[in-house]
Amino acid sequence: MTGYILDKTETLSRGELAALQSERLQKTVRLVYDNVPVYRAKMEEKKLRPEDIRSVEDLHKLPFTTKQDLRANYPFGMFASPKEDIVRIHASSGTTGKLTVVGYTQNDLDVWTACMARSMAMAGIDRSSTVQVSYGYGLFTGGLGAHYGAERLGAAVVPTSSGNTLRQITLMKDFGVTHLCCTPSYALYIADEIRKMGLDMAEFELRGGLFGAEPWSEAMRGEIEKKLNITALDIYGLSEISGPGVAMECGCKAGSHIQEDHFIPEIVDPDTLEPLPYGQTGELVFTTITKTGQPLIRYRTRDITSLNAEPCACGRTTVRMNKVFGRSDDMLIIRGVNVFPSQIETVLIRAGGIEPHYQINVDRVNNTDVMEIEVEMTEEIFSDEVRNIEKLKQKIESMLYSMLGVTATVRLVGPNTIPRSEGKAKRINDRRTY
Ligand code: DLL
Repeated sequence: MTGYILDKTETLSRGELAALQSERLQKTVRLVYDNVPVYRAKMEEKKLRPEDIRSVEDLHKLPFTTKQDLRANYPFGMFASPKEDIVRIHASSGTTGKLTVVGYTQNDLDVWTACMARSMAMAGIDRSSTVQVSYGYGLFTGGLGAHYGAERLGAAVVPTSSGNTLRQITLMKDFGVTHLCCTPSYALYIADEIRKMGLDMAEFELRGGLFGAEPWSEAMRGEIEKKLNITALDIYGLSEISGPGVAMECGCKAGSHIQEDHFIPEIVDPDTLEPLPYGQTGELVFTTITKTGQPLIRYRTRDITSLNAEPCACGRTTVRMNKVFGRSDDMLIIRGVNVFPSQIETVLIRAGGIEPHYQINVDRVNNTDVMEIEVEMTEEIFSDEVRNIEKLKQKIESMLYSMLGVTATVRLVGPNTIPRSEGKAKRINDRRTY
């Protein structure tokens, strides 16, 4: 198995960890109560004082924070430290409304870098590695997050950012890049371009990849690993909590270890907001316990997943989150049935004969929801007889029906017709008007 444990904090006993979390939680609650008016107001509304929070057991008493709170206090209203102590500002754009701003103190950048360094150690990155960072550099946290983490481990960083795929590939080969960091959809795009250039993976030194920033299925992992001949690991994070590296998969590929000494995870029922036990699926919520710039209490991520507290074969004791199934706001409701894009992706890849480039189009025709999946055929199928193409279309439609419980039509399109993304893929085209 690749990878190593960088920091012994990752292997604390559950009791030691709870003690550390409790101490840090108390400090954080005091910090936000004293410095962030929104938090003071939210706590007063619940008749809570900072001294009422004595341990992690009291976490559920605290109020939630949402993206709406960040937007309502745009740009700096959620900062818990004076502006002079803020040394970096990132922002993420949602589909609607204002940017979500995140301010970091030097302490916060150190926490983030430490989390990224641990994550990269899980993928086996060390001083001998060469890491190509093809996440975008800028307000998006992917590029700079990966950059600082790799440098902390003493690896050689190639900061290509995203885009200019042919140059990415040339550098990857010529510089002997061992690890690639980008979105899983971009990794597939790069793999396809390598094939088109007539290159063989044996000419590369690539061994591993840290892919994240968007949901991806096990089936997609299989495709990436096969095409690039590497070990592909999942990295999770969100700007509001710090950036990439909030959780990372170890070589066991059995869920991503959450950096629990910095971020306390919970799963709640997205409707009732009641905490759910380990193993149950719901919305992931985080409380930061070491950040000072913009600490967040019970932040609702909207990501749907479950937590697993079983000991991991790698030796780490931290709780693992399963692959993100989708976002509560990405979930499509088609004729009353909940549909996640990840379910569609799983079917498409399992069916074979297609490339994992697809788009989901949803319309409302005569007051009925209609879903169409546009997906690219492989070159072989594309040049096959019409009869076989029709057979494949029917096969995928019937597999989709069994998986989703609603009908979807499939439109098989030629190779390279669906627009590629160098960052997060945009797969849903919901044209319904309500
Ligand atoms: O996407 C940070 C990041 C960069 C993570 C690079 C991993 C790698 P945001 O732009 O704020 O931050 O988007 C955060 O992206 O709430 C999830 O919905 C989604 N997401 C991130 N990582 C994963 C993943 C970065 N591994 C939002 N699997 C999150 C599924 C992911 N979804």
